[in-house]
Amino acid sequence: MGQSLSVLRPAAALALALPSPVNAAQAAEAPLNYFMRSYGPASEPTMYLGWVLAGLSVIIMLIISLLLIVALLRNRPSMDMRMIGPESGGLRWIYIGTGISTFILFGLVIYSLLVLDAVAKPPSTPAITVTVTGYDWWWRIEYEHDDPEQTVTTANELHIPVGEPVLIRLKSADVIHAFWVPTLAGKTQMIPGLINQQWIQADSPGIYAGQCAQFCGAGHARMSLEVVAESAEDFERWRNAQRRPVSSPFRPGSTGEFGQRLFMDRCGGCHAVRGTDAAGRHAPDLTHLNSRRWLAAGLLLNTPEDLMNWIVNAQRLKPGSRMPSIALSETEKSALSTYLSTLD
Ligand code: HEC
Ligand SMILES: [Cu+2]
Repeated sequence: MGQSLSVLRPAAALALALPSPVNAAQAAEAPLNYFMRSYGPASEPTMYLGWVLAGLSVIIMLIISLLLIVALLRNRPSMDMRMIGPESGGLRWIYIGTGISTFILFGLVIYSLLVLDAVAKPPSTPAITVTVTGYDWWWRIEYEHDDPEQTVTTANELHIPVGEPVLIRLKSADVIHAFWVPTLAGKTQMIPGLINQQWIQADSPGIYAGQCAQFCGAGHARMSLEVVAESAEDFERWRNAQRRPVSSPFRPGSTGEFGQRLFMDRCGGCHAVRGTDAAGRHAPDLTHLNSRRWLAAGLLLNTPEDLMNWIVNAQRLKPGSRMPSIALSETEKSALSTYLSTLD
């Protein structure tokens, strides 16, 4: 099916003279530029469909405007209303118009069905399955493995190897969300109690922006994610690093140890850090917090300053968030910072 559709590609590209998908670096700069660019086979057919639909609509609008202008400007004697009818010949044009519209619309239905078919299944069986669960307002990301020790859990940053399809299982922990990484694939809803599926594939390495596409409450606009597509080796390296639990025994009485105790008391009920007693499931897993680029689903860049800013002001920065703002003394802040800086 992908074969027959590729016939349309050069025609559409020529007709609209739009740039061809090339440089992945630009994807990160113009995240929602999905109308112009596609970086994988799951989004390409829909992009061309978008071009054809937009192009046709513009052409039809121009023709109709032109006909309207001609009709308005034509100098004709005022008409006898009784003349309107089959005898005037007007009916013929109505038949022709209806015929043309029906023909175009029917063609578009068939083309849309072909596109649906082309994106329904990946070209080869995905070797990697990732479960993404939507929460108000962040994403849990889990790489399954038969051996639970090998399972990887992270948040808001989805890593995939370049050039191969990845199966995404979509769940929701609360309300309806929608998983959407526009330059890689169309969007799919995440519905409580159901598991939906979709596949994505990135053909060039890069960072691709994603966004929750179903209104899910006050923080909906602040629910982004990033897809990092990298070479198979880099992906394996990343996944192995993520599998590692923390192994940092702190010297008794040290700042780090104080920070760790503080974390277990104040944060560990919601957050998990594998290898410690913190095993909360209702907030992002923080075992490898420092490996992530963003905090709180794309809200702040992950710097030590903004990390503390987030912890103390979560409610001001993302009103209604399921994380409370946490009051900390200066000593507690520095101990907690020391502890968090070891979560790499
Ligand atoms: C009541 C549960 C709860 C408590 C207690 C809590 N958090 Fe959170 N935390 C959350 C939730 C939920 C999020 C996700 C918020 C969002 O992005 O909308 C979050 C997000 C974060 C993030 C961003 C993680 C990421 O990858 O984006 C950090 C860092 C964090 N919390 C640190 C802490 C620290 C440190 C403490 C203790 C001082 C703490 N949290 C206490 C629930 C909690
Ligand atoms: Cu949403």
